[in-house]
Amino acid sequence: MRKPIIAGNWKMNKTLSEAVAFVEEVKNNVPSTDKVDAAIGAPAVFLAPMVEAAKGSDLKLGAQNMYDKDSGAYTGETSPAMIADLGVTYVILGHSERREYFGESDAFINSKTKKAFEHGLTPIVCVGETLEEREGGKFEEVIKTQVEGGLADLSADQVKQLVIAYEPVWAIGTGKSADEADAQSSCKYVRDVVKGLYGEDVAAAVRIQYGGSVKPENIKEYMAQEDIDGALVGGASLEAASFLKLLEAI
Ligand code: G2H
Repeated sequence: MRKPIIAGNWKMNKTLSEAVAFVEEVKNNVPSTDKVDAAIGAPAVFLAPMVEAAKGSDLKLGAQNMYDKDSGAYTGETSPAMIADLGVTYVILGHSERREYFGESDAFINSKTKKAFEHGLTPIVCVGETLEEREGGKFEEVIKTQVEGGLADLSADQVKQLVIAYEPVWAIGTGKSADEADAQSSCKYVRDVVKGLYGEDVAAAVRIQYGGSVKPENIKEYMAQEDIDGALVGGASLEAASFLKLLEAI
């Protein structure tokens, strides 16, 4: 049985006081980690006070990105060591916005994924096709390339531990969610690619999230699908009440 994982992805939103107020509001109502893993992927500058505010609760924190080096002359970057030292649990890697606006390649995402493990962080590796790719019949090729590239050279144990977020780019922040049958078949395809690379056991263990306009009104249908183990949620994770509703639906 794979434990559900619901992760918010705040992207570049909120102020520090809003971020801490959110944690104060949700922390005592987050379900036990025995039932579901609940996390917020927050801007790096908010992580330390959010970790502090979440202490003693089952709410975990995640970073939205990191660099693939431990330290050094990389002006403006945040290292995995820095993030891990704060008590952060997850790191979102290779989100489609990073691929699109910051030119992140599968090789770079793979390098960051390996680094995350070196520092005890759990990577949430994002994959997903654009509308053009889907309509051009390239879905399988694109997803296979991203999964193979992102997970290259990882051990079977590492792949079992990480989370893959499948997010069709055309469904992100557009309000246009994939219907649950489409989301299921896409997530099953992701699992099949993992199976081809690492075998049945690893494929059965790896958790796959669906992402793209998930909200309290539609999360149940996604979570009812065999190959969907959770959700990566942007817009609907920004308000405390909405985030708690997502968790209540599990
Ligand atoms: C997809 C998702 C969060 P939203 O990017 O990763 O955002 O739920 O707003 O579509």
